[in-house]
Amino acid sequence: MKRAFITGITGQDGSYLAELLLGKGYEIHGLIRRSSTFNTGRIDHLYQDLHNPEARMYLHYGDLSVSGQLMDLLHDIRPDEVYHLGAQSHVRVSFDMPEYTGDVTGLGTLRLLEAIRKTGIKTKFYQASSSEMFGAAPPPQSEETPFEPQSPYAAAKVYAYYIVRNYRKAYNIYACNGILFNHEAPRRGETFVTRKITRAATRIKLGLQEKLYLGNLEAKRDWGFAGDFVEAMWLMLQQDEPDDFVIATGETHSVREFAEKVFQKLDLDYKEYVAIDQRYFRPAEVDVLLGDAAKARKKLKWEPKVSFDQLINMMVEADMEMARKEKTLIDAGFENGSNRG
Ligand code: NDP
Ligand code: GDR
Repeated sequence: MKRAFITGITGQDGSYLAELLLGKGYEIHGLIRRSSTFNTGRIDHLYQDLHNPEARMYLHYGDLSVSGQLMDLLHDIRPDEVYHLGAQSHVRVSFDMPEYTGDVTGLGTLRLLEAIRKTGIKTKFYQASSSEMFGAAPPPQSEETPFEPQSPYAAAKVYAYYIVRNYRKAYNIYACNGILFNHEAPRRGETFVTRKITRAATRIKLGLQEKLYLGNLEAKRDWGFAGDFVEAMWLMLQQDEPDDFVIATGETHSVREFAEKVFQKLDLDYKEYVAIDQRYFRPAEVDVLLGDAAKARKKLKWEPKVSFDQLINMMVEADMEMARKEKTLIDAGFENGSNRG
């Protein structure tokens, strides 16, 4: 049985990857942070009591800012594959927390690579690199496009990207960069723009919310479905040689277009509900991302399956169900429909 170690298992991608690997028969070990509130909501459905002989998912406390413990975990688990997805992943927040973002998103990768090097374990390593690294570089962006990062987050990811290449060359570690363009899903964090829009529009439809405040509506992104993108991560670690790959759909759409389509699907006009709040603008913006994933198509035989419209439908349907539940609670007398107090 293959064994995988996943950082960021409680995040959007971690949860889809955990599903994929369990489905392929892996034993998986995830790194989780201690939190005063539950942070395992996205993987609770995968959890099996460890007394059950069938259980194949194990969770370990740790943090990407603490190297000794990462080393102990890798030494004890001895995984065949490491998927490093953990990060302070919010671009806007990285302007508020630049030092923390550099530490966790940048140096976190170094800490794991050092743990692999020092323990001497034979493992394959996946780094969650990002299209944000291209920043201001004109589209379309491919593996050959020079990076022009526009945020502390992107700068940290550029550091991580190069340290992966460095350890691959210097120490002969099987380490890959997946340069993934934006990918979304019903499990996307609620402060990323797509989910913020589908969550708000469905609540507006049911009368639970009046307005949606957004920032730059003209930014364009190459949005795919997270479920398709985690397959590419796995494929990268099944090759004979390690390499770096752009993963993208090859289509770009503006935030405005995304909002327009979501509201349209609910028979609403976004112009009546969307208002602009300067707070959501960034000190420096990435205007257009459009990926060229020709290399992944050819070498990994990877293709995205879910279209832009299907992604919107999937997210709207899931959030409509969530809004309905909220409304049911409110109608039954629970004032705000949640336990947020
Ligand atoms: P999320 O923000 O949903 O998940 C981030 C994960 O990292 C969570 O599990 C979080 O834990 C964990 N984490 C954060 N800080 C630490 C820390 N100090 N120690 C340990 N774990 C930590 O991100 P996504 O799933 O969307 O993305 C996965 C990875 O891919 C990230 O590295 C992201 O930067 C990168 N990426 C994402 C893209 C996208 O479009 N989604 C595109 C390109 C790259 P907790 O749940 O406790 O907060
Ligand atoms: P991004 O995703 O920065 O591309 O990073 P996000 O959804 O946060 O922003 C996309 C674009 O939408 C604009 N925008 C807003 N964004 C947010 N969050 N909230 C708003 O109200 C809003 N209004 C407009 C932004 O300015 C931006 O142009 C994501 C993350 O998952 C990263 O971790 C990952 O590396 C990249 O995608 C690829």
